Amino acid sequence: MSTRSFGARIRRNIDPKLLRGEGSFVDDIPLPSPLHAAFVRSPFARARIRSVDAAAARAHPGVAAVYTCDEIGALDIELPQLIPHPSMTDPRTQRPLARGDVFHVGQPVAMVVAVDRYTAEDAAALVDVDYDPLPVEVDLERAVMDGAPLVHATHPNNVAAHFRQVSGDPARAMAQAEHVTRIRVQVDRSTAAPMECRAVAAMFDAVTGELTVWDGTQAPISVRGALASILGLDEDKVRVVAPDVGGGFGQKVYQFYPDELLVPMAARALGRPVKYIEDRRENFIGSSQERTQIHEIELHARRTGEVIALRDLFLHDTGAFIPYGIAIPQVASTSIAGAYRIPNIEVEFRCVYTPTVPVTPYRGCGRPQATFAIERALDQLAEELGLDRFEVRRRNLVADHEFPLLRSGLLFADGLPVSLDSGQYHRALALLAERLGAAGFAEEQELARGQGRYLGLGLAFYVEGTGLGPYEGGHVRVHPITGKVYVNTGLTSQGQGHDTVFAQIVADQLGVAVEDVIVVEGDTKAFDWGVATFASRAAVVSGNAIHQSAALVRAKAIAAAANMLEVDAEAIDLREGAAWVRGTNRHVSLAAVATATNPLRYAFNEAAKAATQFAPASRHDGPALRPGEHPGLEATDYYSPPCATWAYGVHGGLFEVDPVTCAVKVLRYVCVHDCGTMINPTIVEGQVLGGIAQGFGGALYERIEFDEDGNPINANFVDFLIPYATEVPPVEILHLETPSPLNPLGVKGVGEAGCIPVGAVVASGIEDALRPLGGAPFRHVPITPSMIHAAVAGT
Ligand code: MCN
Repeated sequence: MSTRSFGARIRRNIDPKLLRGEGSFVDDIPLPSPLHAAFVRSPFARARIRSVDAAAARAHPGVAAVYTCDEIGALDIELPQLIPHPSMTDPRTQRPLARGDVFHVGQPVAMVVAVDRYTAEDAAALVDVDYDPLPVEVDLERAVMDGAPLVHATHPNNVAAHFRQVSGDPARAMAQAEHVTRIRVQVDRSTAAPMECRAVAAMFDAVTGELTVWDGTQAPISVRGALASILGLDEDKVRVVAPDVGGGFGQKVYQFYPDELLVPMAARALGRPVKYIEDRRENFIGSSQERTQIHEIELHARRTGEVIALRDLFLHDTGAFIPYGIAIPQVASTSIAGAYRIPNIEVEFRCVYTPTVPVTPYRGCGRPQATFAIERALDQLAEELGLDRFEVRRRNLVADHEFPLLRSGLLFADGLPVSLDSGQYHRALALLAERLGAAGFAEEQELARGQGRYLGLGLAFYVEGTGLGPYEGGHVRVHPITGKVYVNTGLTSQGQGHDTVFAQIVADQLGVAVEDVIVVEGDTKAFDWGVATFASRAAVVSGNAIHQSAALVRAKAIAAAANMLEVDAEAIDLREGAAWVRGTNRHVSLAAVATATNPLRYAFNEAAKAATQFAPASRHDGPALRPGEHPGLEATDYYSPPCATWAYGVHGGLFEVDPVTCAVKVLRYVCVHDCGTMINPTIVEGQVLGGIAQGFGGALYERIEFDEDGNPINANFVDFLIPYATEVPPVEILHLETPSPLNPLGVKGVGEAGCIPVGAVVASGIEDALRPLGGAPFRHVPITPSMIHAAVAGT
């Protein structure tokens, strides 16, 4: 009997290789005599460039080339704006190398290519750039005020986009409200901080005209397309490979970093391989970041706590450029009503240019901010109405029978109205309350307070639209000699374990062992069509595409085996790597079936002939093929989701806060989540846990700090604090599995889920712990010890 792989707890098959240090990252790719690139970056947040003198750098021994905007010819363009939206006026994107002006500290001004990195860095220091610094404003709220210095002269008040969405009739509902809660919340800027910084290497073959690029990217196919079009090459002459990638978290999704364009350009021009490995400081000042938003949210409610309308006005910091358009604030604005019924919603935001590193999606993409706003507001509503925090949620959560819940008027990032498709929100909340011991907590808290200990309970619900289109594809092929199954897809993994889960999907369809399914991703030569890994979409979009391809192969294998064994297709069962006639011992291996669908191979495969009950019509026929059928046991199919499918969950924690040292201890942390049908619960748990670790970073530690001149002042791991294993508490994870009605596998995404509610949970818990001491509520993350001190001191 073969066991079902789908849903099984199978360890990621890449782990042993990575743990033994045998991974192959961009820097590990052996290249013949490579040159190395280093960048000259702006030391000013905003300045006019009076002149660039690269003569000394060019004369430096070992330097192959120095490029400024004057030496890159047709590449001296504003890079394409990736996600257009009518709410933006004249969106600004960056040039590969600055021309005329610089807009943030770290913006590339010149690239030096030399025999080694040391030489390249030394020569970069010799490039003499004469800057005329300009005034700046990095504070988000002050940046939109009249008279604030402008990042781009074209954009008054630094407003890059302004957008308003309405669902229902908020004005009418607000007039009927019996209670209004208004709060202001703020989330500060953070960064993905992947373990491996970004990296790109390129090699050009002048004989074949082929350019090969190794890029630590989440989007090799998109990079390939853009590279070919900007460099003026045929797409089939450009191969982009994403080898092992040490984390991406959105930072490495396609947005065309200057190095991704300039390194291949230099490799072609210089006729030698060129590579660029970003260092950690460059990752802080040159690779995109996210999170800063300030929300003014209002809940208009009945006295019973039922929210009848929500209004949210917020500012979103987009940094110096806006390559991703309004994607992040749009996701925030469509997630703002969370898991709650709230029938009337008005949400309006402004995207604001600041002279800082550009902002693009980082794991969670606007949802941590939206969740922080709605959940903090609900806690406040509960307090004002004298309700329990669980109860106020119970009164507003969407009930099972209300799905799908449409929020017409709120358009999600896929351009379609938000529609929460399925879930068991009440059950999730009940599970959390039970596991956390919420009913008895007040007593425990009281007892602890008597002993001078301050305990608090925090909770937060979240929803997450996952699995965005447009499409992904998969090619599934059974090898005719070995019977091993090869799966090619256009996505790439940065630690999500796709090769394991995709193998699980295929193994069940074809009745083979998971170990016999080999998944190839991250190479444009292996699969040509697709988009990228982002938006927690691999399970939904690629998973279903591969499932469909495997189903086609299954049907073909069954038909061929039935032909070979001279029985009806209904009598065939695929298991243990073979096709069996049900209820008998008669079988033929999948390899033999593959061979029999493969005309030339069959002629040389005695095993397949022996297994076949009849002679082929001619030496070159695949005997199992029906007339007109394509040879080979393989198929390609694509899947395009009809719209996002909404995962959700609720987290809760018990915290102890020391009002003297201001230390926060996490006593327990419980997560109830639902990502539809789970393909691999072990991988799902790893994803949730990793997300929660990043969530704790955003809740208590991580903030990119700028001084008033726009200089990043903590661009290193000494001053920018990421949580270590010692700071991430053990997490109790409870699963619910409500299949998505929107796709054949019933799956929803999970890759970002963990990080979304943590800030809200931690703030809720700290506030609860310190309530007897009075002081300000916690509406700003990360919560630092000095914020706790200020709250306790009442300052
Ligand atoms: N999965 C599953 N069952 C489900 C849903 C998912 O078994 N019902 C599995 C998937 O098959 C996949 C993993 O869980 O192996 C995550 O799936 P999914 O939610 O589809 O997310 P993606 O694979 O599309 O990954 C993207 C997502 C995002 S957007 C960010 S950001 C992120 C994340 O994944 N970056 C990561 N997780 C990360 N994990 C690591 N280690 N490194 C990153 O950079």
